[in-house]
Amino acid sequence: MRDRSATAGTPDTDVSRPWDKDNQAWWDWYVGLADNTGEITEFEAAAALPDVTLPADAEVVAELAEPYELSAADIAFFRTNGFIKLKGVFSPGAVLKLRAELVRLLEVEFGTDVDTGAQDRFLSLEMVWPDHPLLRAYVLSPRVAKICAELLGVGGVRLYHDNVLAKQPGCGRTPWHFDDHHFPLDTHDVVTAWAPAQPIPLAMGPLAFAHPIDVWKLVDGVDFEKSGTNYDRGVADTFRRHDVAVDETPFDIGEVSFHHNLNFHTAARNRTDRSRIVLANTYYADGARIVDAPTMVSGDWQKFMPGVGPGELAASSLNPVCWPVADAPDE
Ligand SMILES: O=C(O)CCC(=O)C(=O)O
Repeated sequence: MRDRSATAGTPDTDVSRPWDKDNQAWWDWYVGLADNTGEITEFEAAAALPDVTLPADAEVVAELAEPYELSAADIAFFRTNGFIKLKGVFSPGAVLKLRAELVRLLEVEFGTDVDTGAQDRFLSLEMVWPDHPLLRAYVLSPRVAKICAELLGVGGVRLYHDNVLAKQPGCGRTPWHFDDHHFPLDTHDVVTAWAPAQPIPLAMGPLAFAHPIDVWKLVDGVDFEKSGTNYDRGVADTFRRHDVAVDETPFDIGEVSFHHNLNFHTAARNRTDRSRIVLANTYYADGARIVDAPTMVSGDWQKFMPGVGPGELAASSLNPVCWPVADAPDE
């Protein structure tokens, strides 16, 4: 997306004003920019969730602190392509425990039919971790944060935010985008761990990644429009013209993807009868600052960094260093 913030463009392309609504309103706006053709007339029945015993909270905390061994090839793949999908980051029990908790929270916020209801919406909740000790284990997980630091090749990472995302049955595509303009950070050392809370078959709309990482340069000249689907279509057409490779594959239970903020990604509609629920947590290199002029594409970012202004160090109390783990204080 071309940065239009410096020039006052037409009303349709000028994103320089800050977002003045909440983040759910942001998502409602954002998924409305996706090009969706045709109607879904038949929903595919999602396979039954695996029948596993849910672990105790303490077992989840221990599991999410265990290191995950990345190979040199994994790191090289991420740096070339701007994403990687890793199997077995979470155990099936940890995934289903996460799902149960996220469904509960979503239903408190949005009503009783979040999981299978046909509201066709993309629902979101952020900043759930400060008030939920169990979710804190998933969001501040040393296992996940260490993967992020190693993929980026930085000494330490802070949490930008957590993001519970529920793409309900019938909800449309996620438009093509990269996250560079979503996070008002002055660094490219930013990665999102996108952790599904159930397996994701193709019909449910897995996150799909264009690669290699620098294909963003092909679409840098496509104007972002604040309404309509021209941007999404412009990116898709450009990628098609250049034969850009797209990884659109199912997610096994426990598989987590990691994408860099320069990676272009999208997700198809959810054509199943179950919500596609995901916990997407974003981490960035410790030491980064807020850019001088955040735009409306960053949504209500101050919710994630209270008290931090443009140009300042991005290090509020809600942005803890998740890796390396601080030494326990002496008794
Ligand atoms: O879940 C989705 O469909 C989109 C998520 C996304 O774009 C992200 O986490 O960066």
